[in-house]
Amino acid sequence: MSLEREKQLAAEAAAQLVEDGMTVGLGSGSTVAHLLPALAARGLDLSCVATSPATEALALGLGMRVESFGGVDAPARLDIAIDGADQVAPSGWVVKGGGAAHTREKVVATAADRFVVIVSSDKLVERISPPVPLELLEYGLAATLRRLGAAKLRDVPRSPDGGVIADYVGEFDDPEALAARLSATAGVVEHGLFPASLVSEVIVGRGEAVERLTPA
Ligand code: A5P
Repeated sequence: MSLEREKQLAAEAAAQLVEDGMTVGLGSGSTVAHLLPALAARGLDLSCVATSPATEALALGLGMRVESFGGVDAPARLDIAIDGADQVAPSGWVVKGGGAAHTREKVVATAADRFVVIVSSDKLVERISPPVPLELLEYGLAATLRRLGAAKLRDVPRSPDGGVIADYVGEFDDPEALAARLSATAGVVEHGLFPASLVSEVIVGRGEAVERLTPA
């Protein structure tokens, strides 16, 4: 069974969690590309925010209402956010940012009452491993890279917020310890490690079935 089909099944199951009148955070990536038509097809009255220009364009093209999430007049909380992931560990820790959208994705996930991760079965891993996506400030970039040590710039455009995209490629055992170190490093705007405590539910497409995992 193809991974695209697994992504589609996970996305369609997540679309069923959304209710009329909700504020919805829309993630980014190929799995979310399956979520958007499934959500649009439900014909609900939703107010959405998008984590990337690509998602915003897709959602608008499907006739969805997408609001700005910038500034003090934007929604201060969301009912639900739904997004893909690059790695999901048994502990519930998640790595995101393969598409370089992890900063906005984390802002949206933390603003939501419920954060639902949708993945194909290949994203389930025994343990989180490098690379861990980073967004870095241009200012002091060389010094930030030196302090990070094992970090490499990624040859992709900057984030919509002007950040430089890189990856932490060093080996690590404890995602929580690495997340704390990255968060404490000046010049790191955000990293792609999402704690299990942020994740309400993981919906996994496996073959023609859907599995639901609830991080402890
Ligand atoms: C975007 O930066 C990412 O966090 C994506 O959500 C993640 O890479 C999963 O993408 P796919 O759904 O394309 O696998």
